[in-house]
Amino acid sequence: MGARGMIGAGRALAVVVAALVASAGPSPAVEIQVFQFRPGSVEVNGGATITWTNRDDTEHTVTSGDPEHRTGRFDLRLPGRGTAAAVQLTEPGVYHYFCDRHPSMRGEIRVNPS
Ligand SMILES: [Cu+2]
Repeated sequence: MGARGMIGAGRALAVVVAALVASAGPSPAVEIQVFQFRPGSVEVNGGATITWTNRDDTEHTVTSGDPEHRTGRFDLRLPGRGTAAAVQLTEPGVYHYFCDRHPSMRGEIRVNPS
């Protein structure tokens, strides 16, 4: 108690970095397999990076919004088996996405306040 003014710059920085890592949480991974996003819904804290990996032999995309209303936030292309791409989301909210080549493929990301 009462030591607020005594913390050195180095220690204060370490505290901030630790807080950022904790708030971002683990990096969730979504697999694209047999024309499905798995899991179809992921929940993360703000600042998390979500990675998609294509396990199919065909090209898929991870495109924000839905086919009738693209939000333009992200549009990842995964041209074939084993390709991966990631996006970092900082603003809380629910982000719907779909595959531009197979519009029945849908997924969502829930970003909680960090
Ligand atoms: Cu697809």
